[in-house]
Amino acid sequence: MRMNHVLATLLATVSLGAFASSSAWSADTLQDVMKRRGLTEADVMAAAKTYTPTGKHDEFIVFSSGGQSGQVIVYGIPSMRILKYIGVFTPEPWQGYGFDEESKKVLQEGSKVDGREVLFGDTHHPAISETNGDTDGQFLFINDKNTPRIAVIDLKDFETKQIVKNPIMQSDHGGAFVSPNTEYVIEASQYPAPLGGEYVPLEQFNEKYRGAVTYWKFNRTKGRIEPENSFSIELPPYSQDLSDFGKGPSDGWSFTNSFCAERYVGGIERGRPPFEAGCSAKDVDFLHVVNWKKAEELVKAGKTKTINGMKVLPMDVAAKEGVLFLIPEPKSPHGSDVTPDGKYIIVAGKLDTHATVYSFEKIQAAIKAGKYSGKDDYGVPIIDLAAAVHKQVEVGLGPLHTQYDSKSCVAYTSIYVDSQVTKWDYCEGKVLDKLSVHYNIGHLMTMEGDTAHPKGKYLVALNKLAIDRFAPVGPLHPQNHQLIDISGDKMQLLYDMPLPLGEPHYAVAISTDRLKPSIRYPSGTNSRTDEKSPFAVRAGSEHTDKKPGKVEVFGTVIRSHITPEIIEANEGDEITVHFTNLERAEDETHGFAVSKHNVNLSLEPGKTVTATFKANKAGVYPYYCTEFCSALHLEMEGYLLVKPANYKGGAAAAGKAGVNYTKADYDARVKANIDTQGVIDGVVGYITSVNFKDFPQAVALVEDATDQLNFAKSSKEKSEEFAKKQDWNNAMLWAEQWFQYQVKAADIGLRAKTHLEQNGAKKVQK
Ligand code: K7E
Ligand code: CUA
Repeated sequence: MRMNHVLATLLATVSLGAFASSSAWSADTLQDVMKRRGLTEADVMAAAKTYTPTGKHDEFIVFSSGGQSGQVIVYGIPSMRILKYIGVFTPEPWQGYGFDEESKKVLQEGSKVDGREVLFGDTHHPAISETNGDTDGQFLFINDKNTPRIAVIDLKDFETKQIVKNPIMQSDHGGAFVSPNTEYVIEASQYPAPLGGEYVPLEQFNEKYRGAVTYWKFNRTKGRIEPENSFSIELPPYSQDLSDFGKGPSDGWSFTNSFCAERYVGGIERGRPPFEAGCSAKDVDFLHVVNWKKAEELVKAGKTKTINGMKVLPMDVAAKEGVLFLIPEPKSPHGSDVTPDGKYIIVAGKLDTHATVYSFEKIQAAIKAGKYSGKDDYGVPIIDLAAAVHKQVEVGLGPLHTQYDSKSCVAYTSIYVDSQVTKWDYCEGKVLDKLSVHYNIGHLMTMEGDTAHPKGKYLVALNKLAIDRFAPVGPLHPQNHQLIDISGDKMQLLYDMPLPLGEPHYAVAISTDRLKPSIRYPSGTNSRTDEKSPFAVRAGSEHTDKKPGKVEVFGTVIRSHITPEIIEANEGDEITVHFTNLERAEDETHGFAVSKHNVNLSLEPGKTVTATFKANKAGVYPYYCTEFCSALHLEMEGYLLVKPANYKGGAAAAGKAGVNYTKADYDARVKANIDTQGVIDGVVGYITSVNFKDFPQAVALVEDATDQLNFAKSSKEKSEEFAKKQDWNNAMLWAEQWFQYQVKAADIGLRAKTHLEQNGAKKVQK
């Protein structure tokens, strides 16, 4: 019998304790394995540097852009194990993102665009919130290049909380990057367009098309961007590219480069040379140097115009008031990366072999002296390149992005055309090492490598092409993140990780110990607002409200049943279900999916979520839990019964279904339950004999187990009442439910016991 099997398993687990593992290994030596798998000593060394034994955690956590998937990918370093995909600009069913009403509200804030629905995002640059220039692990921001937007993810629960649309841009690129104390999140436009989105013929490109940079004000207490306190600066139509904030001595300034100061407009079908020719024809583009603290003052003083609700500081005001300056930068630049000490800005030229190191001190000296080589067509002062440069270093063909080491003056630049990483010294201006990667690297990332205090140790090359690195899976290949050891003088390639979810442009890493994610929500939480949900109910107060045309369910989930188990509706009704997960234990998530209705919810412990859907066709629709949450997960089920209009049959009679039970069935069940109680008492005896109160995880499990035991007690009482009346059917079924609660109490109790044993719980004196 199945139930007895479950009990047998529990008993076996109790008596055996931890799994025995000694027989799992074959008699191979390391040499045997190396020979058989064709591994060199260097391979084994690389494996030893990345291998993370079971149960051990990674030293760093990476947040990678998910490219066209519109998501964020989370993985660990050095193991390169993927931990999560966070739904951001795209619905993600596992997390219920874009399926429950709470998250739909967040997604739709960003996805409803001029009456259209945009359900993908081209994510480029994630940024972790900073305090004094160092990542603090509280929030993550990411931009969408396609539909210019910035998303806010709370790292307490790794959920997207807010999406703000840029009301004046038609595309972006230079975001998201944060100021040293996360006062602002920067977003710079990419392809010039009329600010505000109206139609203007291309012939008026020079006069009417514009770039812009937006400074989104972030309220850390609320954990939200405040559009009303944000502002933008109008920029020339130079196709702005990447941005970075100054820090330390350059705090208060930001730097945005550009790649088409030619202001070229293609039209290959009209016989004009294409964009690629026109945008690279001249030798230099422009680095935009912005005094954002000063801009902030001018905005407060009302020097702005308002476009689509966004305060915009006009370009001529910015130029005249000393907010905006230009410096030439060599051929088709990419990357704009401020050094950890804030003294230099490194810009690489995609069609050049140099990285240019600009000195902030020299830039300031030129501004102070009013020494400009001229003005551009829009009246913006141009600082002479020679006056601003500290060094120009030949790093390789097609340099893109730069990241920093914990060792001072050491930088790493990605070299796209040469498919290399160049390690170099930006103070002295000399190359230190080069490493070939596979193939055509875009961004690269060191540990906390764009903060005031990079951690060194590892570098990840975010390669654009995988080609032959993995077993072929059709014409569309995965991306390849290559892990590189940078702890020594020579870089060493350690590991290839395929990323099968869009093209990640950039990634950021943080020391794992800086993240403090929660493991449960306070009971009844709307996780998207972080407030108590008005739809939360406690155990025992579940109910269903019916109004003409509407059915509203206030339900709960807990191992292993959904309350209610039967929902009745009439064809055409709008059904709203609110579910609260009553669990407290770590990782005890339930799902809720209704057959054929596009409903899938994720209910993490304590969470309350809502789904609204139309019962537009009469029929019988099973609903069930989609997370394998306990031994009786498959039984975590129910029926949505949608009656046709004018249905004349009787009411649903669930009680009449099924088999009949006898007194003998009842007695056998009760006897087994009493045996089970013995197992539970044993576990409880152990838990209360140690200092379990010192272990929050164990306390949560004990609380959940206590709930289950209380439920068991009330089921036991019900079964006894029915037995008194010799109603053996109901007596037997309630006795069975009593057992189900016991099984779950035992299961939870055993997890608490294992946790306590593995974490060194100590005997206490009684
Ligand atoms: Cu170089 Cu969008 Cu940062 Cu791609 S970007 S590589
Ligand atoms: Cu809850 Cu499966």
